[in-house]
Amino acid sequence: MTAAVTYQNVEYVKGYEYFLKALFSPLILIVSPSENLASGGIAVHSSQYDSHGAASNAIDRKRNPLYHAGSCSHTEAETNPWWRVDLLDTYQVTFVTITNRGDCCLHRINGAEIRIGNSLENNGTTNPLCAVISEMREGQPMDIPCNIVSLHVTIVLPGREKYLALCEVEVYGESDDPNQSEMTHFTGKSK
Ligand SMILES: [Ca+2]
Repeated sequence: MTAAVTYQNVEYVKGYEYFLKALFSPLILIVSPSENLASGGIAVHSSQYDSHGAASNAIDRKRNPLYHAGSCSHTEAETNPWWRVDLLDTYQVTFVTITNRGDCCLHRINGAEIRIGNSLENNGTTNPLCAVISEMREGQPMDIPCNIVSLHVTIVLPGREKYLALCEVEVYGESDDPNQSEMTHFTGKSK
């Protein structure tokens, strides 16, 4: 008898949990911050300026815009420098947030192209064009909307003797797999 009562209580508690989940799940989806897909990826770039400028610094979840804090990527001066993050799966990318360097060199990023797609041809620099950065504020994150299915996000700076520095690159979107849509249905973004 005692066991039966306990069982019933457990069922009651489970039923109550399901009721609460059903009641609040839509609210949870609305207020949950989205997942930054870039932070789980692998970053590479065409060259590295010095020990502070690793490619992975642009996906370390820190928007610190001061280069010597060690949270920005930085290439050497070269022709068409590029930086890329491999997302390790395909996603319907909806927007990219880029944080520019804030301690100097504000205009160096002008003209950078955001290329998004599944190809690694020319290091991803020939993938579909999402946007061209005309200008950015020092150290300020900028949201750039895209709507492209993608495995790779590449930022390339066309021209000669160009430095490409990125203090943070965040990628937001949802799974390209309809079976995963409930897990990765993003309704907002983290800041
Ligand atoms: Ca960073």
